[in-house]
Amino acid sequence: MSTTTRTQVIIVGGGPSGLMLSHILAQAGIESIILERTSRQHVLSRIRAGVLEAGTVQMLRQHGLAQRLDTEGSVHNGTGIVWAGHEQFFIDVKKHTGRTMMTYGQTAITEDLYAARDAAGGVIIEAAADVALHDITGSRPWASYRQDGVMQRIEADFIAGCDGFHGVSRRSIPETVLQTFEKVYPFGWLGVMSRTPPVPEIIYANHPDGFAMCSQRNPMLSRYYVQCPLSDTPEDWSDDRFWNALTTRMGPVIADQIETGPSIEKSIAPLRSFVAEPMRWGQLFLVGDAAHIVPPTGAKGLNLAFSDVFYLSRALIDFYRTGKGSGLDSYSETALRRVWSATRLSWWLTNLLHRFPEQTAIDQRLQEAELDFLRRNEDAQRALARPYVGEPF
Ligand code: FAS
Ligand code: PHB
Repeated sequence: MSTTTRTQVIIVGGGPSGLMLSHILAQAGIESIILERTSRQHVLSRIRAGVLEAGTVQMLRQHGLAQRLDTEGSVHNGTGIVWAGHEQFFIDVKKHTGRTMMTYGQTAITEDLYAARDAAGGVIIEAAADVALHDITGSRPWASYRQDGVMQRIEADFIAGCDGFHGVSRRSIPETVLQTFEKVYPFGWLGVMSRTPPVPEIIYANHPDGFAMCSQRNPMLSRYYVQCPLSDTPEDWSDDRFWNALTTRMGPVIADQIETGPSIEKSIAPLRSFVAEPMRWGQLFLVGDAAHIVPPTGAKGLNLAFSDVFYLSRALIDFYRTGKGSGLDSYSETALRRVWSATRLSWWLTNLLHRFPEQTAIDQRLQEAELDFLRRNEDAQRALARPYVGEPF
């Protein structure tokens, strides 16, 4: 070990949850060091989330991160649903909850967060290889990592595992302590980005050929998805094949609004529901995708990461200001209550809107009957609107 560094909070992972946690702690005068396995260029190259819950928007504004959001993002009062050639109906979250969502890409949020950490002199160690966590249940946990072939050591009071589904943090909790829950869906989402004006609304479609949806990043950047077999690769989908599938599944009224163009990004994401409990072990706290994965159907993944950050940052600030550990002790229970609520919504919407391989004609009709019930029933729409826009923290 060549050098030992000391800080208050080690943050493993330089994605949105790690960066946001580091930013909020720094604003409260709490030191942290981020260990990121790859580079910020690699982190920023990943195209992911796009819809922000009201609470996420409020957090970004509260912590001085909303300048670009408020100029490039779009406010949405709800989301549309189309199915089997029926007219689109609108889940009016603003009417039902008084709250709204915004579309603004995760990539842009991560750019804003890196800029904010750089401006504040934040310590982000990139290309931190072979991160390992030690003495997690002791009072002096520490992390080791290798950089330029030299092993380094960082000591801290706490460790935040913000290193995503494939990270080291969750795997550092003994199997005798950790309980995991997983459901893997038998299909994926093919996502396309195009420099074209988007359809005005966020719209989900149920179609016998499969799920599709329209979203956006800014007035000249559209984001679209179609359900595809897990065995497919992006190379199996020419732009023409993609646009034909999307316009067929969205139906003629929405299809007329879709401006096609060359794809500038095309990727396939698998869908799973995954939750790990507890989200704390000793001085290690799991945050974001390190603890949970939801199918993107409910637009919850990034928003759940930020709600974890909301709870953990306030617990850590309370500890350092008052010495009280009650927020830290209740973090896992508090975060998991919201995680399971979002996991339920994402599972319910995924089952409602996708075509499953073993599905029969009656299954399709039952989905359409459920959609028709939702279309005709204000109380059912309100029950969807509240978790979709995000329950208050
Ligand atoms: P992340 O995975 O974003 O970041 C973890 C970071 O930790 C990465 O930078 C990684 O390099 C680093 N890391 C991993 N192992 C490490 C180690 N051992 N040491 C150090 N660093 C390590 N959510 C939505 O709401 N809507 C969507 O449409 C959507 N689409 C998605 C598509 C894909 C393909 C994926 C994978 C996810 C998608 N998500 C979506 C969810 C996504 O947005 C996540 O919820 C979000 O990235 C969570 O952020 P983090 O918890 O920071 O994890
Ligand atoms: C996106 O804009 O990428 C997006 C929007 C809503 C979803 C999933 C993804 O449910």
